[in-house]
Amino acid sequence: MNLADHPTVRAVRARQRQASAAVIDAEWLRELCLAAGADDVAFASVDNPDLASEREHVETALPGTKTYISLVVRMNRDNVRSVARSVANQEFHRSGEVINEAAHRITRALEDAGHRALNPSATFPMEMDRYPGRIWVVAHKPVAVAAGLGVMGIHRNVIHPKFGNFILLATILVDKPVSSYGAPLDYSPCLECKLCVAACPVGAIKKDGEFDFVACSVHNYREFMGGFTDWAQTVADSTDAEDFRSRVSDSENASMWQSLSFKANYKAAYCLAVCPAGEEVIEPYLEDRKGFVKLVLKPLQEKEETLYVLPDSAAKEYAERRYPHKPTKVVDSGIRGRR
Ligand code: B12
Ligand code: SF4
Repeated sequence: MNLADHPTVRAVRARQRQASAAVIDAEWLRELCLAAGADDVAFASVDNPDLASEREHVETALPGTKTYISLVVRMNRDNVRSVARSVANQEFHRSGEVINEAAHRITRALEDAGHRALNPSATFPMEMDRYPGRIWVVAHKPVAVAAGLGVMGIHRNVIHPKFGNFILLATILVDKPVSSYGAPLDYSPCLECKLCVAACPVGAIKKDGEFDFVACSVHNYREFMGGFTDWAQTVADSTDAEDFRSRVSDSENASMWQSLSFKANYKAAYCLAVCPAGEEVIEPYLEDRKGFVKLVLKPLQEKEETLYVLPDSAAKEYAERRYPHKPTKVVDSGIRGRR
C-alpha cells in the first residue's frame, strides 16, 4: 500500500495542523506545573554555564533539550522527623510518587502541545548499568539552584526559602526555550546552625560543608545497592543457616525483606529531619532553640539502632565515639575495590 493511502496518514493529513509554540510561555508553563501537583517550579536554560556538567547527559537522554523544568514537592515535616523510620520512609516514597506523577502529567501536556519532553525519575530507578558511577540521568539539585528554587545548605540538600529542606526535586527536559528563566537566590536559607552535623550518626556532614558520601551511603543506604550486595555476599560466605543467622540478625533480615518487597528504606536522613531553615519551618526554632533541639534532635540521637560503617573508617571512629549506645557493625561497601 502507498503510505499516503494508509488510514493513519489520511487522518493526520485531513486534520488542521497547529504549529507548536517556538517559545513556551513561562506563565502558562508555571500554571500547568502547579495544577499538576508541584508546590513550586522554575526554569533554567540548557545553556546556563552553571549546568555545564549536565549538558552531555541530558543531550543523550533527550537530544535537542533546550530547557530544564525544575519541580519542587513538599514533604510533611513531622513525618520526616519521626524516630519511627517507617513513617519517614513512607513520606519519602509517597512524595517521590507525587513528584513523579506531577512530572508525568506535565510531560504529557507538553507532548499534547506539540513539544518533545522527558521526565527522568525523581529518585529511583536509576541507570544501574553505570553503577558505581553516575547512575542519575540529571542532577536535580544544581538545576533547582540555577533556577532559583533554593540553595544547598551545609548538608548539601537544597533548602527552599519557604519550605526549607522538606522537599523532593524533579527535572523535566523539554526541546523548546521558555520565555523567562529563573536566577539563583541572592542569599542562602541555611542558618549554619550545624544541627545537621550533630544529627548525622556516622559523621558524614562536616562543619565546613564537606560531605562524606561513602559514609552516608554505607549506613543510610544499607538496604540499597552496595548494602544489598554485601548482604548477598554474607549469604554466599556463610557455611550453613546457623552461621548465616549468627552473622545477620532476624531484624536485619526482616528489614531487608521489607526493603525488597515494598521500597528500599533509608536508615537515617536525620540531616533533613533536624534542619530548621525556611520561612515556614523556622518558627519553633526561633521561639525556643533548646526546646527545638530537645524535641527534634535529641530523640534521633538517643535512638538505639545499628550504625553501618566501613572498617578503619572515619565514620567508624566517629560513630563509636559520639554514639556509644548505638552498636556499630563493620560491613563491606558492596563495591569492588572499596571495602
Ligand atoms: C547521588 C545521590 C545521593 C548520594 C550522594 C549525595 C550527594 N550529596 O550527591 C547519597 C547516596 C549519599 C545520597 C543521600 C541522600 N539523598 Co540523594 N541523591 C542523589 C542523586 C541521585 C544525585 C545527587 C547529585 O546531584 N550529585 C552530584 C552533585 C550535584 O552533588 P553534590 O552534593 O554537589 O556533590 C557531591 C556528590 O557529587 C558526591 N560524589 C562525588 N563523586 C561521587 C560519585 C558517586 C558514585 C556518588 C554516589 C556521589 C559522588 O560528593 C560530592 C561532594 O559532597 C539525587 C537525585 C538526582 N537525580 O538528582 C538525590 C537527591 C540529591 N537526594 C536527595 C535526598 C533527599 C537524599 C537523602 C536525604 C536520602 C534519604 N532519604 O536519606 C540523603 C541525604 C544525604 C546528604 N546530606 O546529601 C534529594 C535531595 C532533595 C533536596 N532537598 O535537595 C535528591 C535531589 C532526590 C530528589 N528527587 O529529591 N544521595
Ligand atoms: S541544619 Fe542548620 S546548618 Fe544544616 S543545612 Fe539546615 S540550617 Fe544549614
